[in-house]
Amino acid sequence: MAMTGVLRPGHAQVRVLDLEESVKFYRDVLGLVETGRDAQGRVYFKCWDERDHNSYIIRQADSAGIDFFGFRVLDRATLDKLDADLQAYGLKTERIPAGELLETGERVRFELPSGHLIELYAEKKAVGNGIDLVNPAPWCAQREHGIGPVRLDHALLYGPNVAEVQKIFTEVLGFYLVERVLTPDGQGNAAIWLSCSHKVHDIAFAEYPEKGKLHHCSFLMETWEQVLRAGDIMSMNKVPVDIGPTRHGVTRGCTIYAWDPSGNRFETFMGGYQPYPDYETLTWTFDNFGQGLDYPQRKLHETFLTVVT
Ligand code: M3P
Ligand code: FE
Repeated sequence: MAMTGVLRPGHAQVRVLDLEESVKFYRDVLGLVETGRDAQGRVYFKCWDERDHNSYIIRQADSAGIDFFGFRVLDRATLDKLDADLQAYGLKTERIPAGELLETGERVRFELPSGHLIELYAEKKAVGNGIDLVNPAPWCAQREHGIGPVRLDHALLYGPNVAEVQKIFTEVLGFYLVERVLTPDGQGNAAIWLSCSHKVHDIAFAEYPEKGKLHHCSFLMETWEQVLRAGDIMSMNKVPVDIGPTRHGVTRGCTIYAWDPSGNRFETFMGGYQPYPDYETLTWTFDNFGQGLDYPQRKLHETFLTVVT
């Protein structure tokens, strides 16, 4: 098997201000599938084409933002090895028992120098996507509900010490640097896009003075037309849109950024190219950050730099 180690983004747990209002939003406007609720009051969702029990979990709190972002790894041996590698690198790790998150195996959690909690896990119950494994249909009725993204694709996180975060992902977790935006003096990276796969990014970080901030969780759409349809549904439901529909220069992804009812930004996204680990990193100079963000308008939208939860 060619893909080993860290396989893919597996879950994000996000804080919301009003749980039931948020459930309506994520279920009926974004069109996620509700898969469970737990004793802590958390609500679990998956995208229609995801096969594991959950990928997006919300809990009610006094402030919006992200609690943690998790990656699925190949198997238990990989989990144990990555745990040991993280400790050998000098990071403290914590084991969270199986079942603490519904239908999810034991998780290894650690804190990045950016203040974000990252988790690795090897097991999550396969509930399927509602489509038969033999002679499967290309889609099912759940895809037609709300915006209907196919999967949780990536997150962009804001915090300090991006250079150290980059080292952990590339030297310990097996990610590679796909693209970066340089700082104004050209000496460091203001933002980095990292992949553990053939995707243009599985996680991204931008330098920011405050720790542990969420810029956005991104949901994959199948086509550009589906991104435009997402924009229609946002407007029909008076969802505040931040940027787009447009195309990022960075990653070439076609996008809309918008806000959930608590002010957490999310993205509906498609496209980009397909990098391999041997590809040379693409670099954007700071004066071209505007094109990187919004290629047609060449505009470094103020909200991109300043509005996070
Ligand atoms: C993305 C994304 C820049 C933003 C790029 C964003 C360069 O690629 O997926 O959100 O500002
Ligand atoms: Fe994104």
